[in-house]
Amino acid sequence: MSTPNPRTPFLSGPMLSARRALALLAALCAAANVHASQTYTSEASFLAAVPGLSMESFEALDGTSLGPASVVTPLLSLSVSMPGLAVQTGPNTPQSGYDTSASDGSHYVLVYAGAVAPGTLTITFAQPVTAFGFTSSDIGDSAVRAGVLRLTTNTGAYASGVDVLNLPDIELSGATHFIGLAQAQPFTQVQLSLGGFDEAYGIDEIYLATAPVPEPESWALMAAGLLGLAGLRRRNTSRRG
Ligand SMILES: [Ca+2]
Ligand SMILES: [Ca+2]
Repeated sequence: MSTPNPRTPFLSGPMLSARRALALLAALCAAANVHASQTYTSEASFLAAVPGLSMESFEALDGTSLGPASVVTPLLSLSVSMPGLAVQTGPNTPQSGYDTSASDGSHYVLVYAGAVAPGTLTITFAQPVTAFGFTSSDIGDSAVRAGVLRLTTNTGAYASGVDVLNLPDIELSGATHFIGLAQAQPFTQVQLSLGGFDEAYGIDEIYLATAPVPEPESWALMAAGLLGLAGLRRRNTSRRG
């Protein structure tokens, strides 16, 4: 005579257990993705929605003259495809006449294009991030319309680019804008490009949210879930065989 099946209700059917394991994995993935993919043009909304932000304000860097060299800080580096970058330490040092400005402190990055379209600004992060934002100054004030400002991440929802700012008219000189995005999938690089012309603009107050690393307990839970699924499948296979 066979003994009654000692399995608990938790293990009473393969579909139920598989569902529980999948629900556990989904919960862990949701915990890792604290915010969905979204763009922002309001700094207050971005700050309210995105936890764990760090900010780069370039205050620790000396001023540099315009050139092709990257601007490098512990959190990130900036490089441009066109003529120049500079760390500007005030309205006239080392460049003048663009009405660019710092939105935090006195130092910011000047992106200079001269008499051509400004090309692409590439920002590379020291660690994977899930959110990015900055304040621009004097973007879109040139005699030719700047058009659309586009951000592109190197992975995830915005890997094909997203239009974050549409400038239908020529902007007032010195105007500032906040632009940000958050993305469920971590990324290590973002590129900024303009649909039209601007001889120079400023970048300051770059925010980033470092991608969360799952806690050791989360990894253990996830491994236990996967092992449970594998064991269930083996048992069902041997019972059928
Ligand atoms: Ca600054
Ligand atoms: Ca400008």
